[in-house]
Amino acid sequence: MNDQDVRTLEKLAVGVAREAAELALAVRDRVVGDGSVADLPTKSSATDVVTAGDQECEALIRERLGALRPDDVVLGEEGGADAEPAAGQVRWVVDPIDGTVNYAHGLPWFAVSIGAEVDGRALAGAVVEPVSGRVWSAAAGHGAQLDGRTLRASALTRPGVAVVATGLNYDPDRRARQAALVSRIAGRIGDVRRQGCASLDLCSVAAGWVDAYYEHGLHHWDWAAGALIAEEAGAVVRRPSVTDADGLGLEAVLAAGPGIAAELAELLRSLGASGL
Ligand code: LIP
Repeated sequence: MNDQDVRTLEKLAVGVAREAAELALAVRDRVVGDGSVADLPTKSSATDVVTAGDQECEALIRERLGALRPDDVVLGEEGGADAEPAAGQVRWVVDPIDGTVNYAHGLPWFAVSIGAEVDGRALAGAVVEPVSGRVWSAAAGHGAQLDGRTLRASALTRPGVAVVATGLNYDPDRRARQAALVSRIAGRIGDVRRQGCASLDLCSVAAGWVDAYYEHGLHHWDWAAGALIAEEAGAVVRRPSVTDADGLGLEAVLAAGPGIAAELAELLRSLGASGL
């Protein structure tokens, strides 16, 4: 795929993500309405809620991608994989609303995330924030942008003062293990952030708003676009290399400024992060 093609995919991802972001806001009043998330349907656990926003946004994204790119395939959080990609075939990896718990509770930190890959290699990505309107995007080899401005990851070289974002899984036992790791690492870094949206955590690394991000147990759609945005902004990015049947990453996603990435990865391993 040539350079022009990846830029075209980036622009298409941005356009479709923007449209879905508008729909997410329009639906949200119906979702958040009485503020009670207790009645929302759930998936993998009692906290893994799914909303009409997730479902309607993914339906819109699939419809638009099907019309614009009929020869491609889609993997989405709500609809799963419509087919396994053939060699050389573009696969779109979609999280219609990343940060669903934030969305359902009325918090503003959630995003539409759309990534494009071929043969497992990230080509383009777009992450759009419905509330702020911020547009994050990248095309492989062409850098990463926030609202058109070039992004650069953190240049920090001292993990001991790093602001590190992380996340907690929907499975309560895994969540407890992850929280125990946070308590072990908190005194060894500068500060911790738990923002509840993996794609925006990765974009925050790209912008240098946080110096690093790690999380275990994410799905492919959580990190597909954000990992490329962080990587194109100069961060060192490690994607899960081993996934089990349902695509749940058995390893952590790690994205960090180049000056602290190796030391932070070693610190995480020494504190028992591997395979958490
Ligand atoms: C969420 C991620 C978040 C993670 C949550 C959940 P969702 O994705 O963005 O980082 O901590 O457990 O996976 O479910 O809102 O698309």
